[in-house]
Amino acid sequence: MLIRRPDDLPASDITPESAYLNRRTFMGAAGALALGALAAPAAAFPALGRRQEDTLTSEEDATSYNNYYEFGTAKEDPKALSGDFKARPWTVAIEGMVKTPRRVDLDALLARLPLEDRVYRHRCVEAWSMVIPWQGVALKDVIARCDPLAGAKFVQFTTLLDPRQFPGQRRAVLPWPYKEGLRMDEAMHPLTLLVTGMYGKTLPNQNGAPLRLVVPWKYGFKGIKGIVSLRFTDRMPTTSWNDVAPEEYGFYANVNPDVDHPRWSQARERRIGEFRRRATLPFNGYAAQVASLYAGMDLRRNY
Ligand SMILES: Nc1nc2c(c(=O)[nH]1)N[C@H]1C(S)=C(S)[C@@H](COP(=O)(O)O)O[C@H]1N2
Ligand SMILES: [Mo]
Repeated sequence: MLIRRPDDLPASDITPESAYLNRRTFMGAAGALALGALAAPAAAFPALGRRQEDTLTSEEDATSYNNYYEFGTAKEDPKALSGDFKARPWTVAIEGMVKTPRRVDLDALLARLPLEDRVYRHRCVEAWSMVIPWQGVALKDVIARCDPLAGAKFVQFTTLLDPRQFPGQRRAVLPWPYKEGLRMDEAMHPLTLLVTGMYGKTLPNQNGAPLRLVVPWKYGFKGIKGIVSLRFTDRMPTTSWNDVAPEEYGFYANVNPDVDHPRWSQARERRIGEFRRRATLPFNGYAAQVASLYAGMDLRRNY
């Protein structure tokens, strides 16, 4: 299928997966020699380095190296243990400050909303990153169908609680169910996506089927998977990671290369499939689109 060009990551900056795979094959064959010859001059003159391109991460990497603690904390657990996960039928609760709280079938909630293709950079707080072609609907279009009250200032999202299906939920790794939240203007931003597919296919279970959030300028943990409720509220909601590790990142969790994690630097990242680390960009490269949301906030404090 054709991966449509997103406004924010121009097609000229994306190398298709096929070219990327060819290059990997090439590197495998010529690897040691090419690296030995090229790495030294590039490292000696970093300022002369070309602006790094965004190469589409291989589908294999994006669907086998995952964080989804409900299935286990190892990167390979989600793919290995999610084969029997039941992503249909699926009900989403629309709760809190809305005109009519209700539970709605997922397909009914999404019916007739335009399905969009978006290629986004994806930056985990652990300092690895990918470039993923998602399919989904703009969260703002779903919110419009929820009829939130004027006083609603935040949306809280909750993952399914089901220890029979989620082996990880049988252990107190996190306070279950996983919760995340956005300020209403972040939720209404056109880049914010509710995702139902990737690489032109239905979303794999390990990537959060049938419904997950993608907020490309924030650390990956904001992108909650297996969503069963949207709750509108006038108070900043709690999130699982804020509850368990308040000293790490706060509610906002915007990608900021200048604010270190307590145990590592966020200045650089390992793009999965690449050899050399690359610089992390403020707001993960989406500053032009989203920095105005945070005007006047000290992002060093309110991170
Ligand atoms: N419910 C739930 N959602 C989650 C997580 C999780 O453990 N549980 N991990 C988060 C983290 S840390 C990241 S980096 C992304 C990973 O998404 P991916 O596996 O599709 O790359 O999912 C996020 N959403
Ligand atoms: Mo993450």
